[in-house]
Amino acid sequence: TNRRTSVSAEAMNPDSFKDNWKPPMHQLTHEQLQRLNDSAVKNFLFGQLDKESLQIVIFALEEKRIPKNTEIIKQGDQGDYFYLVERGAVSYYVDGKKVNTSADGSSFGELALMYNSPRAATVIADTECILWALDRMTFRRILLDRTSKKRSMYDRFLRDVPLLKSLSSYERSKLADALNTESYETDQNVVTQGEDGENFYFIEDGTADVIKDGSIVQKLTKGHYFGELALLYDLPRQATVKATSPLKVVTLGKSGFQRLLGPAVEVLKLQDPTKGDQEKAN
Ligand code: PCG
Repeated sequence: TNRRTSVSAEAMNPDSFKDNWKPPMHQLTHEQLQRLNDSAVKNFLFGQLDKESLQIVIFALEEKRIPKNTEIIKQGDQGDYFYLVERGAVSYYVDGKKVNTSADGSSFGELALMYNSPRAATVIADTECILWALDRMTFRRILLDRTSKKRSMYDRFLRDVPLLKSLSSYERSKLADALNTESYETDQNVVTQGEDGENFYFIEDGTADVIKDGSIVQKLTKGHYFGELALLYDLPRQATVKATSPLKVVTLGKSGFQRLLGPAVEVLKLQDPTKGDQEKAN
């Protein structure tokens, strides 16, 4: 099939279609809606969109079943769709060289839609895939702003986190997509020893104490992280982390942690969980 689409007026003036733009409305079956709700793409959709935007995006999605070895995107083509991976594995190639792989819960094809640039990579299905495709206009209208803002907001911070040194700049962008910021007041607990853990945290600003069985075992500051033990080893929180000044933390949920911190997770596992030491931020 010919994936090239014509360059529309919207490329030159992204707002020109706003007033009479109508998102596609597909008939999704109850079973499809259920699957979206249960699957790995759930975090992408439900984690970042308000109710109204979520409705628009969900009904604009089109399910695509892709056989193994299909070329889904060809480097150099014009961008037509953004894709969410419900199930399956894909590989990314730049100039014929494999640069990345991703699987359930990941997404791809956003760059050409964000920057009106040719496809930066070729994407091939390594297994049979269930994908959800979102058209270019709905992507630009609903997701462009928040994606660009998040990427630029977190990029500077992520570049300075020692734990993330091994990530490429593209991997940092994908990580930024999955992050959120939370604020805590002095003396508030961010995590509490013995409770179940759902998030991993980086300190963006402020200081905190790690308290185990009532004693302070570590002092944390900007660029330090915590909360990994519960996610790595499926344990209850092994310590309490309490803000000792107004604290801003960047959070990453469990599924994003497993999907996006692959190389960093190896580093985390090498560290002795009982000591809790980590690289100093600066
Ligand atoms: P796009 O629209 O350029 O189409 C190809 C997609 O491959 C690209 O968007 C990204 O979503 C995805 N991709 C995955 N890994 C990489 C990478 O390392 N570099 C680039 N440029 N794109 C990647």
